[in-house]
Parts: sequence; C-alpha cells; structure tokens
Amino acid sequence: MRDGAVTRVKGDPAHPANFGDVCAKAVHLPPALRAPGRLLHPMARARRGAPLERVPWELALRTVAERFREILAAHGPDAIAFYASGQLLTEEYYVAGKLAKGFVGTNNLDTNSRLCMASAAAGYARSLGADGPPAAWEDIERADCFLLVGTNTADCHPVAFKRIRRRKREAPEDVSVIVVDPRWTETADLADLHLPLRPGSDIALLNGMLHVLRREGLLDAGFVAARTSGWDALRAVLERYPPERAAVLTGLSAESIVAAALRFGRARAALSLWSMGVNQSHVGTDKNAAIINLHLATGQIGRPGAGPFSLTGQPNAMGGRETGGLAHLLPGYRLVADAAARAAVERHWGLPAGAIAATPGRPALEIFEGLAAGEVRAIWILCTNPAASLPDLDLVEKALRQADLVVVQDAYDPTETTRFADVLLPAAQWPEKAGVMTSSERRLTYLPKLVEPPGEARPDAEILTRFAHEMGWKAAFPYESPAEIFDEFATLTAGTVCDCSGVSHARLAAEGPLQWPVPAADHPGTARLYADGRFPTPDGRARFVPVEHDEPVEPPDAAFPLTLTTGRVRDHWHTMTRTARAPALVARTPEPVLEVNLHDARRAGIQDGDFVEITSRRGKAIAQCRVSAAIREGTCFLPFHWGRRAGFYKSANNLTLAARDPLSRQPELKACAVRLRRAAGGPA
Ligand SMILES: Nc1nc2c(c(=O)[nH]1)N[C@H]1C(S)=C(S)[C@@H](COP(=O)(O)OP(=O)(O)OC[C@H]3O[C@@H](n4cnc5c(=O)[nH]c(N)nc54)[C@H](O)[C@@H]3O)O[C@H]1N2
Ligand SMILES: Nc1nc2c(c(=O)[nH]1)N[C@H]1C(S)=C(S)[C@@H](COP(=O)(O)OP(=O)(O)OC[C@H]3O[C@@H](n4cnc5c(=O)[nH]c(N)nc54)[C@H](O)[C@@H]3O)O[C@H]1N2
Ligand SMILES: [Mo]
Repeated sequence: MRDGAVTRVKGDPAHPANFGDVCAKAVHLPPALRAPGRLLHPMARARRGAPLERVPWELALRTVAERFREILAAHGPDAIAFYASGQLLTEEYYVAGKLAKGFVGTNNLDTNSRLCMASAAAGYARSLGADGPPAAWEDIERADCFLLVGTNTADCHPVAFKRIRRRKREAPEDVSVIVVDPRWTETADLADLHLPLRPGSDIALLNGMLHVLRREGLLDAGFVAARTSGWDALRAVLERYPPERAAVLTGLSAESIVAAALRFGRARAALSLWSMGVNQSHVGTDKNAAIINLHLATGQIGRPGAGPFSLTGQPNAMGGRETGGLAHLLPGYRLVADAAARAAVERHWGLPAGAIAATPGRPALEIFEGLAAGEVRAIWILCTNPAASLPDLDLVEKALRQADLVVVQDAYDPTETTRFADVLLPAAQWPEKAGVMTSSERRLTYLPKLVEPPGEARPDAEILTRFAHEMGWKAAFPYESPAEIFDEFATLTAGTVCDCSGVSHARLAAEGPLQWPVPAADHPGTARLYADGRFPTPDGRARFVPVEHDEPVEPPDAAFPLTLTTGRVRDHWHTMTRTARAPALVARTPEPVLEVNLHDARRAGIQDGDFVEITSRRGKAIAQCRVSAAIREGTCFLPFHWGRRAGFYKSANNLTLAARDPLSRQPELKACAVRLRRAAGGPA
C-alpha cells in the first residue's frame, strides 16, 4: 500500500487454504485497479441510440426504479431479471437475492455460476441429498490417488496444484495421479496416467472403471450395504461398460482404463478433483454422478484424503450457492419449489405468506432467450460480462438490443456488455470493500476493505440497498454495514446443511477462516462432510445414480469434422476486463492461440503458426494456431478470454452452442463441431 493505493499483492502465510501462495493473476493485479477504463460515475442515456451521459447517483437509481415500476405494472415481476456473478461477495449476493425474490417478486435471479458449477451443485444434490463439496484442501496431503477429471489444475487452480505436486514429489512411488483430459496440459505433466479421451465421453470411462473395480473385487461392500441405496440399478448399467466397450466410446485403450481403475481401487485414500471438463456438458450432472458413484462404491468419502471434490472456479461461487444465487434456490441451500422453505424465508424477510413465487425463475441462458423473445423486458447485470462469456453471442446481443431496459453494474467500462447499457452503475471491486467469500472446501474468509474505491464507485451491496430504498423498501433493507447483512444471512442458515449461524465478520476477523457447518459461535467448523456415513437424504443413505454415455449434442460430421473445446490459459481471467490491463500478463499471452492436432492440421492444409479460420454452424473465429500432438486427434482448443471488443473474430463464443444439461441447465461449452481452413490474407 502507498498513498491509498495497492502497490503489491502477496499471500497471507496464516491462511489455511494457501499458506501465503497466490496465483500470477493476483500478483499482477495492482495496475488494473487504477487503470484507465475504471468506471467512475453513474451514466445513463435518455433513449436508445443516445449517448451515455454522466448522471448523479440519485438520478441513476431513480431512473431504474421508475422503469421497474412501469414494467412491473405493465408486464408483472417475471418481466424483470437479474444476472449476477460468482465473483460477488456473500453479502452482495444475499441482498440481490432478497431484492429480486422477496421484493421485486421474481425468481429470475441467476448467475454466471450457471456456466460454471451448476452441474456440480445438481450432482451433489442428486447423489448425496444436498449440495456442498464434502472434502477439504488438507485431504491433498492425505490422498494417495488423485483422479483429475476435466481440470487444468496447473493453470486454473495453481495453488492447489502446487500442493498436489508437492505431495506427489514427496512420495512418488506411493502417490498416483490420473489426468483425464483430451489435451496434454501442464497438469498432465504430473500424471502417471494421462487419459486423452474423446470430448464428452467421461461417463463411459468412469462406468468402465467401476465395472473393472467390481470385477476385481475392489468395492467396499460394507459401505455399499450400510450407507447407500440404488446399487442394483447401477450394477445393471455397469454390465454394459466392460473396458473393451468403454474403450470404443472414449477412444482410449482398454488397458489404460483397467490401469486407471486399479490405481483408484487400490488406493488407501482417493481424491477426485474436477472442474469445467466435467460440468460444461449436456450430461454434466450425469458426469458428476458417475464420479460420485465411484467414491460411494469404494467407500472413498467422509474420511481423510478421500472424497469427490469439485473445484469451484470463481472466488465466491460457493457463497452464491449458500445465499440462493441460482434461479431455483433460496438462502441456506433451500429450494424455491419447497413450500416450507419459502415460508421460512418469507418469515425471515418480514413478508406475507405467498410473497415468494413458487416456481423457479429462469436460468442464465433462458433469461437471454426470454429477452430475445420479448417475454423478459428488463435485465440488471452485475459483476459479469455475458456479451463475452455466454455461448452463441449473436443471441445474447440480440437479447440486449431487444430489452426495454439494460442496467449494468461493473467496475470497468467499456466491456462487451456495458456497450448495451441504458444505465451504467460504477462498482467498487476487491480490495475496495469488505465482505465474505467461501472457497471450494466450504471455508468462509473475511476480506477487509483496504483502499477507497475510485471516483463515485460504490460497493455492490450498497448500490442494491440504495435502490431498495428508492423502491420504498427501506424497512426491509436497513443495512448500515456489510457485517449486518452477513448476520441476517447467517441467521437464516441455522439448521440447514450449510449452517453458518456461528459465523460473523468479527469472529472471522479475530479467529481466521472457518469451514461450514459452523452451527454455533463456539463451534470450530467442519473439515469434511459425511464423516459419520449419514447423508441428508430421507433414509440417510447416499444414492447411486445409474448414468449412461451420450455423445455431444453436436457431433462432428463431414461438413464440420472437428470437435472444438474451449477453456482457459494461465495468464488471463475470463473476459480480461482486468488481466488485459496488467501489462506483464498481456506480454506473456497477447493473443488467443488455437491448438490443433498435427494430423488434423495436415488434412486441413494448415501449418504451425498459420492464421486459421474456425467455422461452426453459428459463426466464425480467427486465431493463429499451434500444431502439435498435445491434443487428441479430432479435437481442437480455443481459449474463450477474448471477447468481440478485442477483435470480433477473436471470440470463441462466436462458435459455441447454447445446448444445455436438462437438470443443471449448464451449457455445453466444451464441445461443438467446427471446420478449419487457412485464413486468407493472414501472414504467410
Ligand atoms: N488462469 C485462469 N484460472 C482460472 C480462471 C481463468 O479464467 N483463468 N477461471 C476460474 C474459473 S471461474 C473456473 S470455472 C476454473 C475452470 O478451470 P478448468 O476447468 O481447469 O479450466 P478449463 O480450461 O475451462 O477446462 C479444463 C479442461 O477441460 C478439458 N476438457 C474439455 N472437454 C473435456 C471433456 O469432455 N472431458 C474432460 N475430462 N476434459 C475436458 C479441457 O481440455 C481443459 O484442459 O478456473 C478458474 N481459474
Ligand atoms: N466458451 C466458453 N465460455 C465460457 C467458459 C468456457 O470455459 N468456455 N467458462 C464459463 C465460466 S466457468 C465462467 S465462470 C464465465 C465467466 O464469465 P464472466 O463472469 O462474464 O467473466 P468476467 O470477466 O469474470 O466478468 C466479471 C465482470 O465483473 C466485473 N467486476 C469485477 N469485480 C467486480 C465487482 O466487485 N463488482 C461488479 N459489479 N463488477 C465487477 C469485471 O470487470 C467483469 O466485467 O465464463 C463462462 N464462459
Ligand atoms: Mo467458472
């Protein structure tokens, strides 16, 4: 810190999740905090087509309130939607949810977490009875088998990856690492066994592994009998997945599937870590079930070193789940569809019975489809950049152009999304505000405010609170500080699976981070869930879910012969509103690069370094290519960080499709069909 500005970022050696280790993006963040492009004042336009002009806060909020009242009167509450983010603080999430679901009267509040962990949340709930990753980071030091599925941990969870690498290096003979990814990544470098499967075929692999474990007598029959239900139905499905058939479906060898099964089955403690290669699929929830099945059948859950452990991507995606930040949820892992849950929340918010609508709201993509169809009239977007990060960007842009009212609350301008705003609200970002975030292992951390926000930027919770006052709901939003908001939220979680009622800002600040459940002020927190073998289902047993392989929604064909998968690179964060302003990161990774297999490149007449035109049924992108054997034949990879503002054809989401999982409603961002050709006019 110098002159009220952040000059250097370093980790907190006392933090139990990272022991002071931080990733490169955080280290290089300071220049982005004060960079040109920070949104410093509210802006509004008189009408569509007119330029955005600076307005005072009061006028900006009053304008939105007036438009809201008109739309409510003319079209009802479900014509309004909120689209928020796993990067908000817990307090901000909570206020947004209360405002939308309790007071505006619509459950149309969803978040970018729908693109991210929706399948994991749905998967845990279906198999274990409730959402919530059961394991802890300290399990890394206790595990002797790591099954890493669809996660490029080295680039995307570098601190966790270093812990895994240390564990592997300390006991190379005893610890095995299996990496399941169509690409050879930095993560795969650590693997004893890298399984470059066909995109989307994880269920065939996992079912095949479980088939082998059963054949080899490596199941935990006692655990299955005492703690689970549904084994017989799953066993019948597993009959159809001998390794020879799983090999055909996955494009792997039968031997490698057997080898993976034996490594997992012979481990004393097996930890599975997974992320977007699993969740971003039209069978994402089923893939989650297949991983959890493996752990239940072998009793690898609820004890040190063992468990299914989904990696959450965004810093507070977990807090979003806890506060009810998806269209079907209410705070405390409650469901909108559950009448008793609605009643409990209505009482807490001082609302009459029946105030919260009984039907779940629209998930992320359905909000934008609703806007495009004229069924949704207004959208308030906060802390996310959908005009770059959603699939099928033409649809998203159409939706935003068509809307009667677009409110965007961001820390920067321009972004792909602020371009469409009628009202633009300047948000404070980390480290300009205080609040709580929860990490993958259910650990709540208090983030203190370190510096003043620039210009007129304000914390998101304060903006939402002031708007609630403008709408006449001051009595229900009396907050003077984020600590008060947190207390109201924490009390509401009492007795639920994610009980945080023993947590407060003061306690976190004094004692340090805590893992929920923390049901009392003197409760020490909970390292892992289900240590007693009891699950939050009606009969207390975890459920085996029989799941089947299914091909991607858009398989390759003669016209579009390759499968495109999309994802991340080490040096950029999402849509680059911050990392593009960090010169060191841009210097290391200035442009998107398409990864292509050498056989596919030869067939398409492409050479390493060529500029390549990538075409799908929805659009086109252009990128320089890297030709290698590090990606499976038939598959290519393009990072999605570059939005249309960086150059229209740099955007991977010109290509991706809006197909989604029927249960989690998470889009299939990891597979669509494309063709390649050398771009005309590019440097030869
Ligand atoms: N550097 C960096 N780190 C980040 C982020 C960032 O933007 N940049 N974002 C954060 C967020 S929000 C998230 S969600 C996480 C995401 O973290 P990850 O999920 O690790 O990142 P991705 O690159 O999206 O996808 C991971 C891998 O899935 C593979 N994959 C694709 N299709 C399949 C498939 O069908 N099966 C399997 N098994 N694998 C497949 C891809 O080849 C890719 O290597 O990262 C977090 N960390
Ligand atoms: N093709 C493809 N698309 C993907 C993915 C993929 O793997 N492939 N991954 C998906 C996943 S997992 C994710 S999580 C999404 C991420 O997608 P987005 O959420 O759209 O990406 P971000 O760039 O993180 O957007 C965050 C926005 O909030 C702003 N911001 C930062 N801090 C604050 C704050 O404190 N308050 C407010 N109000 N604003 C703030 C930033 O400037 C930025 O505009 O992308 C998804 N899209
Ligand atoms: Mo994410």
